[in-house]
Amino acid sequence: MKFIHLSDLHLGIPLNEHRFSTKDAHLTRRLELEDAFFNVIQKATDVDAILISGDTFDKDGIKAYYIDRFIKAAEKSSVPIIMIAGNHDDFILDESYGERFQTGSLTLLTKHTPSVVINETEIIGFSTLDFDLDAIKKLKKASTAKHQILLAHGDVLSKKDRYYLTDVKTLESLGFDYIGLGHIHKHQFLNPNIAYAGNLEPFDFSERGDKGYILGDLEKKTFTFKRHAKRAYHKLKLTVSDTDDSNAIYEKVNAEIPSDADMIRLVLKGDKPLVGEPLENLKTRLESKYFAVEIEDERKPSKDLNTLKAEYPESLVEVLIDEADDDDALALALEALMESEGAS
Ligand SMILES: [Mn+2]
Repeated sequence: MKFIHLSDLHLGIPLNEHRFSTKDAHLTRRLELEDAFFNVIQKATDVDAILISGDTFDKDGIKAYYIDRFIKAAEKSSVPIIMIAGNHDDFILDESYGERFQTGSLTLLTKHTPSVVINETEIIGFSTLDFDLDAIKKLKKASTAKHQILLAHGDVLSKKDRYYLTDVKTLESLGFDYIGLGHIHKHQFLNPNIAYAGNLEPFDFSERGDKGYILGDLEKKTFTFKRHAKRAYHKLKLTVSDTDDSNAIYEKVNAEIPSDADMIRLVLKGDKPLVGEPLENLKTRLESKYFAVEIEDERKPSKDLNTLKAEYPESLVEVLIDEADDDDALALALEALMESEGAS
């Protein structure tokens, strides 16, 4: 039995338009998030099942189109698709959806039908809402299939999360061949056969690192993360000197992040030139290469104030330096002064 475990598609999730430099880029990214799942099922010819551990939809009230597209693709999939509901999409358990998620190749596991057998493997799944350790233990014990898999959605690492389910030790003690978790978007193995798949594509700068799904093989007992994401978010802290112009900084960023498909948040540290190039120059240079760019300028004025005072005795510069008590305000004032009328 081979399977793909994926999670947290959050179809219909809003995407901050202002983070992209053009409308086209924003739309492109929206479609990429939307298409990620459909690309997986098209390529998944070599597995016996696709398992989705919750939060397929972002929230109740998303456009019906997202739900329709998902069901249409899933029911016609050449590979069975088994899903549970998470904390974001428990609305799909509502009676008003009837049998819409039980059609063709698609099965939604619910408390009424919490398990299905595929290729000698019993897949047991509980939504966040209906998670029930005793019921899981009973089903596991009663299972006569060769292998058992559990799907669950919630936190198993932090008790502070209101969607906390249980701890990893308890999950281990259940004796499943594999436990596929959803909720935490950073993919991670909690032990060799218990894993959060994470999401297929990152949603924002808080979701850095690789994104994809887990490929499992129950016979070989191998469970491996596979990268799927088209793009990644990076946060880059760069220390620059006051002689680095926008081109020099651009080259430094280039050396660190080679992929132009990616999104970067650049945090500038170090010395800020008093009379500098507008930051827009750097932003434009970076945007000509990367898909999305944010710059946080945390540089501090570099010039020694006493030296500066000595260079401009009995001038406005001297007055400003003597009277300022806030470094950033002083830097701004000096910059404005030097640009507008020179120093004296
Ligand atoms: Mn969740």
